[in-house]
Amino acid sequence: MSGPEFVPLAGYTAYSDDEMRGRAADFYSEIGRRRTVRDFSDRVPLREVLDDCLRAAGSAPSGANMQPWHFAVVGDPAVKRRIRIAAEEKEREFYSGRAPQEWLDALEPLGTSAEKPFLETAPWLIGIFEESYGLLPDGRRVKHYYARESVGIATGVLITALHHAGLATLTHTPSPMGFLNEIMERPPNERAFLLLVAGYPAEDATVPDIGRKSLEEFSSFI
Ligand code: IYR
Repeated sequence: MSGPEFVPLAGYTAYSDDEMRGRAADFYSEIGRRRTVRDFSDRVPLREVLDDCLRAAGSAPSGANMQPWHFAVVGDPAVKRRIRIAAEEKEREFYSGRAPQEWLDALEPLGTSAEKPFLETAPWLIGIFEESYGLLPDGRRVKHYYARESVGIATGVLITALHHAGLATLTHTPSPMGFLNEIMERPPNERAFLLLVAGYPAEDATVPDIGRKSLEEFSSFI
C-alpha cells in the first residue's frame, strides 16, 4: 500500500497581530449579533447564497474525513406543510405530557409552544442528517467515526455562514424526528440531527430578552 499523500498548505493566510486583533474583534461583533429567530418572512432569498452557505458547511472537519452529513432543503409549500403537521403533532405530545415540568420551566423564557407556523412561512427548511454509516455502491457499509460531532460542527458552520450572509435561522428539534426521513425521503443509514429553519426574519420579528454568559463564566485558562 502506498503512504498518504500531502500537498502544501496553500490556503493559509498570515496576518499581523494588529490585523488579527481587528479580525477577531470584527468577527465576534458580527457573530455576536446572531439571534435565533422564530418569526420569519416568506420572502425567498437567492438560491446561490444558500448553495455557498451549504458549501461552507461541507468544509467542516469530520472524523476520518468521512463528511457524514446530508442537508435536505425543502422549499415546496406542500412539503413544508406536511412537515409542520407532523412536527406539531410530536410537539403537542411534548408540551402537553411528555416533557417534565423542569424542562417546560427551562423553556418558559423562550416562549415556545407546539405551534410552529414558521415551518410554513420560512422559505427553507433544511433537514440535517447524520450518516451513521456510509454505503458503497455495492451495498457494503463504511464505518463512520464521530459522526454526531462532525455533523454538529458542520451545522455550526452553516448557521454562521447563513448569519454572515444576512439570513436568520432557527435550530428546531421536533422530537422524535424520524418523520423527517420519511418526508424528506432519506435512507435508513441517515438519522435526522436537526431541522434548520432559514430565511429573512419577519419585519416585526421579536426575540426573547435573554442574555449570554460572559467569557469568564464559560472559559478558564489553566
Ligand atoms: N423541541 C421543542 C422544545 C424545545 C426544546 C429546547 I432544549 C429548546 O431550546 C427549544 C424548544 C420545540 O422545538 O418547541
